[in-house]
Parts: sequence; structure tokens; C-alpha cells
Amino acid sequence: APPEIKRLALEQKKIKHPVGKRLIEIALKKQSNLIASADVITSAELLKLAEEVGPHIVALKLHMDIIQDFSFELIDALKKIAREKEFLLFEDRKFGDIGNTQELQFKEGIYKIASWADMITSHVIAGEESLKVFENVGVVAIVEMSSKGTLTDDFYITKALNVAENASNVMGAVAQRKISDDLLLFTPGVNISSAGDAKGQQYNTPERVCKNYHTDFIIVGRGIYQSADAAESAKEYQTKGWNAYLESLG
Ligand code: 5IU
Repeated sequence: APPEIKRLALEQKKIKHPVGKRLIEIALKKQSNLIASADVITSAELLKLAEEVGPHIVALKLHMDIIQDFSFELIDALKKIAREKEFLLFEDRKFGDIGNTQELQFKEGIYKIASWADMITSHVIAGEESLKVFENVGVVAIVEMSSKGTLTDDFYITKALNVAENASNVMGAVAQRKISDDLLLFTPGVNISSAGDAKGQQYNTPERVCKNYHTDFIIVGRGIYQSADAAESAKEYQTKGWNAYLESLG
């Protein structure tokens, strides 16, 4: 990998979290800053998508609670693909409760997220101590949302970032703008051929989020899994995202 990328991500960003370091390692190796969001609702669709996009992504973002036929066979199969194709499993659970409840949701219930997820998303609305329950996982804090009318205004973002920066298990944040150099930045709401949907989603291009927001990782859902050829679109987003990332350094 070009040395200037190492400087940006590993040194300049000062990421200490082991999962964050692993993610950067995969990004440099694959030359990809793409995370595919697998918002499909059956195990078969999920596994097919994972196989197809696997070579192009650093992580597969999941909503395990939308899978109609969830099972631990699915988890085992996903873990196998993730190992073979080298990407992390990122459960976009968006926790948002007091620590004790989040801990139960993280470790117990049907999904036992703690037993398989490399990364999870959490709101920070319940404060710093509520995040301590997420052990042995990379926490990505939601400080700003992509949807129209979101309540994450400048005031909220400042306070949310403060919580995120003070929690040692937080490795990154979700936002639609440049944030701290101590956190990896993840940006959803990325699509090349659409400006948004009828349910409030707002899209930007990979170029815009990498160059204007200094995003580290782009998150793409429908742009990939709803396209005619998921592997081909993943490749396109990988190339566009990585080139824009490289250009954003210069
Ligand atoms: N997602 C957003 N916006 C946000 C957050 C999460 O879109 O602010 I936080 C999730 C929702 C979905 C994916 O799983 O990212 C985007 O999917 P599409 O690319 O299909 O819109």
C-alpha cells in the first residue's frame, strides 16, 4: 500500500482500537474503503450477497433482526465467508438504551450479537457509561444521521462526539461531515445513481463523502444489493470510493 495512506489512517488518525487497526489493515490490503450494507431478509440472499461482494469490501453491515429465517448455521456460514474473503461482520444494531439493557440486547436474546460481531453501532444518547458494556467489539458511535429531518443537529453532534471520544471502546463514528482525527469516520447514504428515497434517505456520491467530509469508509446498501450484478457494482463502488479517498489526501 502507498505509504501516504498508512500515514493518514494509522498514524494521523491515531486509532488504538484493535478492531479499528484490523479494519485499516484490510482496507490497505484490498485497496477498499467500502462497507456493503446487506439489508436483505433471507439467509439465502444474505449468503449469496456475502459471497459476491466479499472480495471488494472491508466489512459487511448487517441487520440480523430483519432475517426471516435466522439461525446459527447462518452465522457460521457468514463467519466462514468473512474469513475466506477477509472482511469484518458489522451489526448495525443501533443500541440506544441504558447500559444494563444494552448489555442484555448485546449478549442475550436470539441473536447473541456479542458472540459473532466484530463491530456494532450504538447511539450515544444514554451517555458514556452506557457504552462500557460493549466488550471485545469495535463500537461505532452514531453522531449524525443521513435522513431528512434528523434531530442530530450541530449541538447534538458536538455532545455526541464528546461522548464517543471519551469512551475507549469506541473506534469510530457515523456522520455526514468531517469529525475527530481520533475516530474512524463511517458514512452511509452513498449512492451513485440516486439522490434519495421516498422514506427520508438522502444520498451523496462516494466522491462527495470522501473529498468533502473526509470519510474513511463509505457504506452502500441498495446501490449494491438491488443492482442487477452485486459483484460488479461492489467493484465499481470500491474503485470510486478508493480513488476518491486517495484524492482526498492530496
Ligand atoms: N444508515 C443510514 N443512515 C444513517 C445510519 C445508518 O442509511 O444515518 I446511522 C443505514 C441504513 C441502511 C444503510 O442499513 O445504512 C443505508 O442503506 P441504503 O444505501 O440502501 O440507503
